[in-house]
Amino acid sequence: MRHRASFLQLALFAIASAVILIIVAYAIPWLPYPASREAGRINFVYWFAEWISIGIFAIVAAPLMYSLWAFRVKEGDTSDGPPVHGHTGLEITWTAIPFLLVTAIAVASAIVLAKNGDAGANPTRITVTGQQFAWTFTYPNGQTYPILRLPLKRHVLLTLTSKDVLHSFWIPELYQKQDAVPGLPTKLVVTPTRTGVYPVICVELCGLGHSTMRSTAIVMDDAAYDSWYSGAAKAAAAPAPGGGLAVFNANGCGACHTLAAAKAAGKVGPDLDKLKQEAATAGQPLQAFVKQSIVDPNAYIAPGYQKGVMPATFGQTITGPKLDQLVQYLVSNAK
Ligand code: HEC
Ligand SMILES: [Cu+2]
Repeated sequence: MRHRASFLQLALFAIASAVILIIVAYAIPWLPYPASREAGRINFVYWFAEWISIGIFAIVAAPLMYSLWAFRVKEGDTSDGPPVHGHTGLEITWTAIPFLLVTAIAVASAIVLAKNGDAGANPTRITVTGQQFAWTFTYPNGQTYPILRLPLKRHVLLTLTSKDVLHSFWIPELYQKQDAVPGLPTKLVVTPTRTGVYPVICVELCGLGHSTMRSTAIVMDDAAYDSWYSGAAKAAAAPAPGGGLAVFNANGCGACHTLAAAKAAGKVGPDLDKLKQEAATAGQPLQAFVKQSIVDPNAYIAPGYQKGVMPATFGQTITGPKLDQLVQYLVSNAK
């Protein structure tokens, strides 16, 4: 052998590889900061496996980089390398160590999985319903909302269902994902640890409007949550202070529809400035047509548009006086 790797040289290569990997791992924010106890545990398993990977990578990369440098073939040298025989001691070592490490990762993951599935004795129960293309959240008092509100530091047991196709529920800051399957309720436990506003995303391609299937989760501290929860039933039954325009804006109608009075220029659905003409095409009285189009959009599909694009959940989330305000608002602006 022409060279003999000194332990110092190998160690330098190993440290260099580890430093590069540590920079890549830490300098780039690969994952959002965990906002729940469950996310914190998943984060622990992630970094546990990450540190093991960094160590193994350094140990494997060091002799590789060293060999590239020290044993590079000389120009014109076409002879074979020396024959190398097995080394029983090495083989036992590089089988036993990975076995122990992989077992350690499996044990840590199993413990985290079991803890993350435990909702405790008395969780807050919320039903999450997926439907092309919106999420709705039903609370124990029977109220349904398009936004998920969660109490800080309390166990929440989400039960997920779907009305049509497969959807998948994901709040990036909570790390966990769970499928919403028609006819098969699935469960997810969350225990939020940071107040804030987080996106709710559908992560299962579920149709034409999949990318619009987003909602918002608000984590509130105990007092704010309790006062919202006790006042929510009353607020749901009260008219919106801003009138029909406020209901229109609060429900994101303008993202898909054009309506001059609301300064909305959406192009996904029909132009709502032309509702009179459209009611006539549908052969229905204007007011009844508008109401039906909101609460049951698939009952009649405007020519040239597709079924299932307008969320079919407004019938549950816009009710009582708010629905009347919205219908009146659209009728009074119809030309
Ligand atoms: C994701 C896009 C989307 C959103 C959000 C949306 N709509 Fe629609 N809307 C459509 C599409 C597409 C149609 C046409 C297909 C149909 O008739 O269902 C439609 C149809 C309608 C119609 C019937 C118009 C016609 O010419 O037939 C009305 C009225 C209407 N929407 C009102 C609303 C209101 C009010 C909101 C907010 C509460 C809203 N839409 C939110 C996409 C959307
Ligand atoms: Cu979906």
